[in-house]
Amino acid sequence: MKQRASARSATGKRVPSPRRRRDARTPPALAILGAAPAFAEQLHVGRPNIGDRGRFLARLNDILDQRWLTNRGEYVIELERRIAQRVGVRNCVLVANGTIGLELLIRALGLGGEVIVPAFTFVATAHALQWQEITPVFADIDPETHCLDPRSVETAITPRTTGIIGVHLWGRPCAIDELAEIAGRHKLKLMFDAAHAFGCSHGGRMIGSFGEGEVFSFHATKIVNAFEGGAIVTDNDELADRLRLMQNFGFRGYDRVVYLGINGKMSEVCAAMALTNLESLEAFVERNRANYFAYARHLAGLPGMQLFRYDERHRSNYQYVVTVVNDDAALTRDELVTVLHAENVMARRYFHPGVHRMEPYRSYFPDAHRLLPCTEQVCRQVMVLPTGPALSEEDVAAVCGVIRTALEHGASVRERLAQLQRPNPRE
Ligand code: T4K
Repeated sequence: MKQRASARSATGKRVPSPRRRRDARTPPALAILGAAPAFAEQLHVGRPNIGDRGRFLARLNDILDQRWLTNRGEYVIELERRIAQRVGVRNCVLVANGTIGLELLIRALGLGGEVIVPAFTFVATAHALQWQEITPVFADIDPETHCLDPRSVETAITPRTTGIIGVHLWGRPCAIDELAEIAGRHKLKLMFDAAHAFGCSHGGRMIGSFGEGEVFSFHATKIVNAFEGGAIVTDNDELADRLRLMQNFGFRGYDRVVYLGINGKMSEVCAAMALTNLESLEAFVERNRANYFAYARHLAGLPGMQLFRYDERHRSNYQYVVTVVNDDAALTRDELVTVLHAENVMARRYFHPGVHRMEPYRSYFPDAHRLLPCTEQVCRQVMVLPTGPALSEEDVAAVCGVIRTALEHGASVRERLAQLQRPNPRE
């Protein structure tokens, strides 16, 4: 797929990598030190999965032939049925994106006052509350799971708390049972942001079937994508009925509005894309899993850096390859990201600097970081690497080779990075 700048000749034939021909006196073959980048094209985190193009185009043609483009057409109905069946819940309500799904579920559950959330998440989790003038209260995470630490949640509860939103970050289930116990004891509503967790399970049950309801994202970068899209899943029929009204202006029938609503609908073309991708889900997961274990092999034994672990007792979709760069590693996480970007490996610092350090939260809660030591540490150390069906094991080996070389030559890399930051007196 990607032609590696240094690994193929002009005719596309593989040639011995110049990296291997260098002797001890030549500088390490890193782009940041002047070598050609390891990849001729950028490798991205979150490259969209594209299922069977023919199946999608056939569906697209059918939509155009039928001239039924949105407002609960047959593709939306079919996708809702398939998701509910796969997750094992009674109801699936498709929405325009995951964020609006969170907003609708929060509102339909009647949350208000304060709601406890992690600060180590995509900003949408907190925005979905603040947008409705509900205060997100940030609890700390467990550094091993990167998900809410139930002990921190317990200490964050006040008389104004009405709910808890657990986030299954990276597709790894959060402490569902412990959070359910706390919510039950304090009479709080519990819901989950399952944006990363489609196709994942916990204790033999699919993610999507826990709490009052859960929200998936089908954004372009997710394991199943609808271009843009999301779904709210719940076993509660009455809640699902309210959600359906809310996402369609409150309409019950042609001209009868019975509830306050907005427009949160998914269109037919988005549903057709998600249906097509759903048919390839197992293949996507298999490729991600293979890439994940290739990264594990190629990064094994590297001092100062670990791969985030998925709990093999549960089903994972492996859509994120998450690494943790220790504070005492030869290079910091940020230095490694700069090195990788120079090689066209577009590693990401998800979710730096932490939601509590983003606006408006940093202005509202300037001291929040004091109560979030594990969040602070993980925000500083996490680096997410490219994966997905477009990436081969050879690509993974090359990415890991760059990381290994950079860490082995940490001192010269750091010196070069410092040089690059110094203003050039001739400019
Ligand atoms: N809760 C959680 C925990 C979430 O992670 C998210 C979304 C949500 C809630 C909200 O769900 P949605 O409302 O989005 O359905 C991306 C996504 O935009 C966002 O959906 C996702 N989480 C988040 C983790 O990642 P950015 O700001 O990193 O996106 P961007 O544009 O930098 O894209 C990421 C990479 O993907 C790029 O390096 C390039 C590549 N890419 C992206 C797009 C859109 C492509 O190759 N093709 C594309 O079409 O947020």
